[in-house]
Amino acid sequence: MIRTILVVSVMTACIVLFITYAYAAPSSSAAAKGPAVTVYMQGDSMRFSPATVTIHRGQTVEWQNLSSTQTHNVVDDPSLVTNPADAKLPKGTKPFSSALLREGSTYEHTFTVPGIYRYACTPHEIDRMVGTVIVK
Ligand SMILES: [Cu+2]
Repeated sequence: MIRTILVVSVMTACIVLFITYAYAAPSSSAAAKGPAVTVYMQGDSMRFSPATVTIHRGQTVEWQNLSSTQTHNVVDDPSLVTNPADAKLPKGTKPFSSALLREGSTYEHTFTVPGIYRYACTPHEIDRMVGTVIVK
């Protein structure tokens, strides 16, 4: 009798585990909601890499500074750049900008409006540290 209860309990536990796993699997892949792409501020070069990325509407771009000596930022705000052509946004979208990012620091922005976004790193705009996000 006890043996039967034990067997049934173990079987139930296995079924519960299987169902939990089966249902958890799709949600964990849906949880891969992190950035669609990472743009690096490479070493000490004044460049975004890749300089142009293409994503779909609703996706997020992450920027990460890899430089131990240079702080960089991500600015898509015509009022904050020297040359307004370095900060372009589709009509009806709000400007955005990060703080100055130290080594290892990241900044994320989610793009909800399709179009072409041109942004700059303001300390290195003069070095042509500019990038483009194309949102389909
Ligand atoms: Cu920079």
